[in-house]
Amino acid sequence: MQRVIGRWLGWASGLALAALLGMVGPALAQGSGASGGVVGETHTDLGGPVPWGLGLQAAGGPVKEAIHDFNTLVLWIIVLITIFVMVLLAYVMWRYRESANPNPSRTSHNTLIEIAWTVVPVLILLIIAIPSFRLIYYEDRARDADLTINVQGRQWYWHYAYPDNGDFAFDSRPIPDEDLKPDQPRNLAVDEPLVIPVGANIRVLTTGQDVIHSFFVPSLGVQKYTIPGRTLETWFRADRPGTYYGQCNQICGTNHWFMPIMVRAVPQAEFQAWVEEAKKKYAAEGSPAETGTRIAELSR
Ligand SMILES: [Cu+2]
Repeated sequence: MQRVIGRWLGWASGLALAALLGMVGPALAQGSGASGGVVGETHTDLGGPVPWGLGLQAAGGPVKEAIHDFNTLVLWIIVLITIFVMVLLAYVMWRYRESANPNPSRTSHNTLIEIAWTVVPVLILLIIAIPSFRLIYYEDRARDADLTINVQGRQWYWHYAYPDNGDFAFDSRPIPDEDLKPDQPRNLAVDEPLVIPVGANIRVLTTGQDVIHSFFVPSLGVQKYTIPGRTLETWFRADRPGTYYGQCNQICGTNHWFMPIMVRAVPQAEFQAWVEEAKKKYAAEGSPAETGTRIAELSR
């Protein structure tokens, strides 16, 4: 019996070691620039859902890649545990069936095995916790942001402002079904997308104007609540040009569906040209910062 437990412990610690090696692999650095050419094995420019898609959306940048890595680690731990439990169950059913084991053991306690099945899960949880916290801190904020964008959730549209680029701001709303062009996905395409330069670390500051919304673009690995009276920070980077889709994923009222997110990642020169255009086009609209000040003044 002791020998069997010893073997189990050896096996479990082997598994723990393998997982540890897997998790120290990728370094979570925020250095600017493309991190590996075409991201994702699907060779698609689309950062969004696809028909019959399985698993996570292809990564458009480093935050999503880090999420993929963590997801893979946890998935393998789950697979190994499931196989281990299934094999154990099958063995017990076969070895201790009535015909093979007519006089069952009356053992009710075994100190060593009870310690083992407490300590091993704790070790597994630690193995998950360490990279999990690393990922949370990695997603938390841009250490060296190239650009700040203010995102404000409103009932029911998005309001984006570019404080570093002339402080212009604009609203973003979905395109009605009847006006959709063939390449525009329904309930995801918008009239005025968020435009960002490729390869730039984008600091995102979120606020809510009325209720809690959530800024969520899965392929860029970004999700942050927009909460009235608070400013939250996160960051993302797109390492290849393309269009990335998301949605408000906090139920925020009747027209919750009216808050799709469309991010267009373009080369730096194209971004600068867009900024110049946008400054003129959106000159009339107020920025979230101004709106926030006005609300503060009103409430005084
Ligand atoms: Cu919302």
